[in-house]
Amino acid sequence: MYSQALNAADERVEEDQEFLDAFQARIDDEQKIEPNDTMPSAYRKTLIRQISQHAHSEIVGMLPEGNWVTRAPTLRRKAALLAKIQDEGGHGMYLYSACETLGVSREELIDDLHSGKAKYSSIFNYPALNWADIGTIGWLVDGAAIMNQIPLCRTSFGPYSRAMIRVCKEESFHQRQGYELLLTMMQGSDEQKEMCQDSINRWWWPALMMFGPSDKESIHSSQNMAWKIKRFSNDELRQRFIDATVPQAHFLGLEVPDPDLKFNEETGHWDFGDINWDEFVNVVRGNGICNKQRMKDRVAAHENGAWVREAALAYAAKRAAPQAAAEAAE
Ligand code: FAQ
Repeated sequence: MYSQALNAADERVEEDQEFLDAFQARIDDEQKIEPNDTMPSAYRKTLIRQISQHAHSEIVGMLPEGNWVTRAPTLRRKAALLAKIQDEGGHGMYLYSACETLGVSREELIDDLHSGKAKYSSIFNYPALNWADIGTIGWLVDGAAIMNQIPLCRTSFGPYSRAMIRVCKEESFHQRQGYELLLTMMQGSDEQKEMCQDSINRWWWPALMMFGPSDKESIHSSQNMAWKIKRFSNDELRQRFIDATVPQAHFLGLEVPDPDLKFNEETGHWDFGDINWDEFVNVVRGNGICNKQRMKDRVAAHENGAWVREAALAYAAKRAAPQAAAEAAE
């Protein structure tokens, strides 16, 4: 996979200890690594992996919410939802662009998503079943995404860190609109309140899984933290998310579906119950509730959008032609 990008890097330098130490010294000195810099091929490879998975998550993440655009209860809610979905598409574009600077083509990345070779976040394989889910996705899913992504604004690869700054600003709006939606529903009828509780019951545990496997099981964490791609471990971020989110649930008047959840006076953190890692593995392997539907919809969207890409390329070529002729004449 991505053989061209990796070989190009390999050919440029001999990755001896001196080279690796000099690279690590740059990282330790908090210097950003830019696309034309030499870098270990493993650094390039793990970045392509993480950034592309992140980009795929953004665009697959448009699908569960997309199902609700035509059923939004008011014009205001519909406009907010449309804007949010459009933002997620934009995030995918920044991230694919950041990934392309590492020498891999967008077509390769998209092909790997569609063929099932590349992963995307487990969370988007769960269905959005009621209108409260639109609030919960904003509050919990964007909330978890923000907790994970704020540190990525300081990630060591320049294009990724710069993309994340804008992404995080937009995600904060998403989180707030979700919370405000739930706050409104929780002031409504008993049926609306039940819908909200049903929604948190279904999304709470999958949201905790977004942070990835436990630190003991995480394959990439230690090297990626040494390279300052990740700044905090999966478990650290998960705990921060729980600590920030439980009081928000209580303020809404919702019960967190975890009988073992208890504030620990000694540590100052919320202790929580066991995560069902079998479910996580099952979803990541493609056997979640919506995996097949998501890929079917994504591939169809790509195929149906082919004419738009062709038209945009033809337009760009037409505009570029007189400019190129003028430059040649100079
Ligand atoms: N789902 O060794 P680690 C969003 C995989 S964006 C599926 O711990 P790492 C916006 C992992 O890839 C949400 N797979 O890996 C939005 C690896 O497999 P590999 C996405 C997962 O990279 C909101 C293996 O397990 N955010 O929500 C998951 O050090 C609302 C071992 O894991 C990002 O992508 C998972 N949850 O840590 C959109 C953030 N977790 O590649 C619409 C950037 C782990 O060896 C609506 N990514 N795996 O085959 C990261 O921070 C990291 O990549 C982690 C995983 C933390 C996700």
